[in-house]
Amino acid sequence: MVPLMHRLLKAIGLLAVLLVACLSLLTGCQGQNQNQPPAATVTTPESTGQETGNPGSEPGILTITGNGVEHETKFTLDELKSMQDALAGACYSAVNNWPAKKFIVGKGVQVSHLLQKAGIKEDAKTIVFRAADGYNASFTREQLDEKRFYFPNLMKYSTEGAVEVPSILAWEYEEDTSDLSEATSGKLRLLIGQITLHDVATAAFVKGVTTIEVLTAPPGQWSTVKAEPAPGKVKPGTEVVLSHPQKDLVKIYYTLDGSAPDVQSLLYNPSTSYFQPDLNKPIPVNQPVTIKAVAIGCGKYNSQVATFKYE
Ligand SMILES: Nc1nc2c(c(=O)[nH]1)N[C@H]1C(S)=C(S)[C@@H](COP(=O)(O)O)O[C@H]1N2
Ligand SMILES: [Mo]
Repeated sequence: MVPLMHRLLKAIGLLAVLLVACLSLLTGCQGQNQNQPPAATVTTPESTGQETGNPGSEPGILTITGNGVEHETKFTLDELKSMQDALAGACYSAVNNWPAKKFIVGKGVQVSHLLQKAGIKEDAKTIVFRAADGYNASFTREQLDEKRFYFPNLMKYSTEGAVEVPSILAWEYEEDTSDLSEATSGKLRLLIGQITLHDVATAAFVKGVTTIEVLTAPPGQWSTVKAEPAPGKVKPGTEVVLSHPQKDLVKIYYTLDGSAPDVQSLLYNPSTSYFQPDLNKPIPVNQPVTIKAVAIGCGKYNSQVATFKYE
């Protein structure tokens, strides 16, 4: 009886988490179809007299700007914290370029809500998160809208127990833990979930975000993957090396069965050229094979699929 109760409670908990995730998704999507004028500031009863006692006089810590929003909008930290419906706390799993795996917890406001507040336009296509040190992370709109997850079993490279998580600007966070109560205050940091287990999300965890730039300019497309030696007749045991002009900014995914490669396909370069290039193994060809490869990375559209046929 007791284990049954336990399971039941667990199931209810899971349902609640899913419900919250679905609700946040819904509110995230609404914004794109609304033609409401953007609200420059938020003045809810909760936000008045909070913490500093005079939030209105604080300088804005976040600016949303660019031709992809109706108006440039500035927010104070208190304004961000008062966005009750859009606050979120979650755990994020991530892989870096080593590729070491880690967890980070954070509490903040959903990016989709902020973009909605600034009046993101229908034709906005590129979103850039800029920090004071000049560092930035760029996304296509689709990449930012994509479903992203926390993988609690990342260490085992298992998707078991995956939870959809929102992209947030966090003012409280802590690395190397999955316990939200350990989060401590810091400068605004972008936290996003992983699309797949191999997704290098850490590079997008911009520290000290000051500006979100929203542009109608198309983000461009990654160039096509190259293969060496050239396709055609090769000796059995030949090793095919895949390469890309921006190989450290993209992940190369490939298939050997003729199907179209995507983020779920085989990963060619788990590490960068400057960390553990030995992990980026060439593909041995022992029988006729068709390699199809695509370059996928933050800030640009996926490359065209390249097809390399070896006999
Ligand atoms: N402002 C700023 N944010 C940044 C970076 C940076 O150089 N400047 N580096 C990024 C990269 S490449 C990584 S891997 C992580 C490193 O985060 P950590 O130092 O907390 O591990 O921060 C990301 N955010
Ligand atoms: Mo990094």
